[in-house]
Amino acid sequence: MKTRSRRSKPPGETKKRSSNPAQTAFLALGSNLGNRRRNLERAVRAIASFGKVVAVSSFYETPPEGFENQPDFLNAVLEIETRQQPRELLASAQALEKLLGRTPTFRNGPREIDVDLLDVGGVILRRPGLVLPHPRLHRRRFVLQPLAQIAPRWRHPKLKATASELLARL
Ligand code: PH2
Ligand code: MG
Ligand code: MG
Repeated sequence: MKTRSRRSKPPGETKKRSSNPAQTAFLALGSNLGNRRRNLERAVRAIASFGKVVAVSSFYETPPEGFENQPDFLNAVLEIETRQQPRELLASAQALEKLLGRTPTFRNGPREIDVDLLDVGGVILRRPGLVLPHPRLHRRRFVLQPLAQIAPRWRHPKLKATASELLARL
């Protein structure tokens, strides 16, 4: 008779632990107030507490887009692996902005730190407060350039184009 595997699960573990599968997510970071480099570095360290950081782009100095009368930004893009679902990830990003001392200004205005979700596992989502992929990422040089640097094979889930292809269209 076949013996039961010694590795059979104890009763509490018969149901798989409720963690979600790990997904690849891309986050955009931006800062144009205070010590910009330090703000980005602190953000990367804080993000490592809720995701495995797979890649960090260079920090790019970029002219402000949208509202132009403000200091230049330092921008970067991160690739992480995380079990957090989009909503959770958004909450983590917002908590992190608060932790790093972001003070409210206005839409497209200056900020100590901005953490935006660009893409979470290729999901297409339209909810109040959360649209994925990020609805403006394909129009932003300050996002596409660092994204193309760290993820040359990534494709926009809706537009099906790579970051370099989208960059060439600007
Ligand atoms: N963020 C904005 C608006 N404009 N411009 C640059 N260069 N970098 C940013 O991160 C940025 C911006 C809104 O989030
Ligand atoms: Mg933003
Ligand atoms: Mg934001």
